[in-house]
Amino acid sequence: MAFYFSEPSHTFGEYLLVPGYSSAECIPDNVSLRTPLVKYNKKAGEVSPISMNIPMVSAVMQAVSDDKMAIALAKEGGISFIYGSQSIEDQAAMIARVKAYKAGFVTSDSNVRPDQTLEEVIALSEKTGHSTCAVTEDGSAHGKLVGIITSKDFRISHCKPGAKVSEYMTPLADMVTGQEGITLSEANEIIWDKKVNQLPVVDKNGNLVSLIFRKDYATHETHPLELLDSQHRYIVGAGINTRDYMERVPALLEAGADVFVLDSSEGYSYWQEKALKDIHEKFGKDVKVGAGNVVDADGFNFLAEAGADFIKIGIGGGSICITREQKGIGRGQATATIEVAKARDEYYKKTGIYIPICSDGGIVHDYHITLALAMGSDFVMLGRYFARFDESPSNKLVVNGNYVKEYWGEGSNRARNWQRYDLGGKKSMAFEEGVDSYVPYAGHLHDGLGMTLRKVTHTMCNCGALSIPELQEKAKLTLVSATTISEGSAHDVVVKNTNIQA
Ligand code: RVP
Repeated sequence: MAFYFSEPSHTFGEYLLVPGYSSAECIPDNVSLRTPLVKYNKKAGEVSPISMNIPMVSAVMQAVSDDKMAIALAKEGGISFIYGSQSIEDQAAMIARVKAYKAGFVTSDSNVRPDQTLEEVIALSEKTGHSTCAVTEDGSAHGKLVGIITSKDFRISHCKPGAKVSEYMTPLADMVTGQEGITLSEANEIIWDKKVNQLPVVDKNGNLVSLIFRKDYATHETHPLELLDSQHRYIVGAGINTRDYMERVPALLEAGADVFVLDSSEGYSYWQEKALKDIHEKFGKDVKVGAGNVVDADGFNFLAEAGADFIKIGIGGGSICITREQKGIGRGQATATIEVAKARDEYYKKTGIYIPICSDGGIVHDYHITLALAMGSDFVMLGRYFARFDESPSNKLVVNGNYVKEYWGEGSNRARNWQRYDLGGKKSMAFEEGVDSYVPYAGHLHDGLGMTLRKVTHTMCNCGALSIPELQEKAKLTLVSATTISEGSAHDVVVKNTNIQA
């Protein structure tokens, strides 16, 4: 006989938090949102090999996570999982671009030889958009440094045609340089002491390694939570599938990917178990692979045993997702999160291993993030939320007089990503499980995310929590009736300002 869950499943919108005691120390500035990304032996006192500074990752979707989003989100302390519904080469190139970005250390893309002309400098600057060119003996990015030339060094109308770079550049002898291995803070000290706008970093043979710009250090200072690896490069994740992982994983590792996730609407499967085991066997346990999605304890335990480094929760709750309508599978996101969190805690008690869990999809209001964390999620994955910002890969359009961005599901015809939904077998003549849509444009990620996180930290303080584990321990959650929900919005008044962002 079929199994029936005794309770109906619920969504985030059906829950509220009841405040707990908030002490004088409980102020948003004191709240830490640091959270583990991958499993670790908590009982033995270990820490997670990868943690994030904010509990948010961007969805494995064409309309959400490319290299630009990955850099922008890592600057804020989170991680993007770059979409896998593209060729291995294209995905690896995106990963490589994130890793090359290297907070503050820029590989120069505007390089000239001393014997080139000023006209060539201008043409190069127009092409790259950068007004500073490194002058190297052979004109390459890592050639022997001989000088720097910027657009401020010459007025082309006052120079004779064909004038050479060597006549106008600042020669090496008059420049300040940093030695390879210098830290960003040390470089910044030199930039300020010597009143220069950029500092070339050279190796012991005088070859150019990178450039550090004064303006980039300012960016670094405005992003105190940025997420960097041991070599000061941004941390980045990648979505993979259960078919070509033996080729995709090594290529993405080579490009510098820090963590993977098996991207599927249904994770409780032979294919995910096989992929996890094969990857860990072939490439080693240090290769971190999340898996999912699941919506109950059985699914969690299965993936935990298979070796998942973190586990994603959610079927059919995504804003663009029509899986529930098409296939009749899924579960309310709140109920799924609560049950999986309980299974995670039991697994930890039994084994000492803490496996982070991620509530994926269905975050509509900012407060849903706090609810998901309170219910036991270590971090959340969002698609619609991130698609709205300048940094997402999709087009910005004007529709009915409003700015919008395009947002489409990975299971939509547009994404043509049927492999993700066919349980690992051969490509099926699949039906659509996602829609193509517009979402309201929301400006720069930094501004929008800042506001969202302020709401999260304020609510945590209302619950008396200064960290995510403390929130999970102290939170008091209540199911609410439909009338309680309508009582919670403005009611019985005519609202003047309808621009409040929830
Ligand atoms: P949302 O944040 O509500 O937009 O949901 C994003 C999530 O929806 C993704 O992380 C993924 O799990 C799921 N998704 C992506 N594409 C589709 C689909 O086409 N059905 N669903």
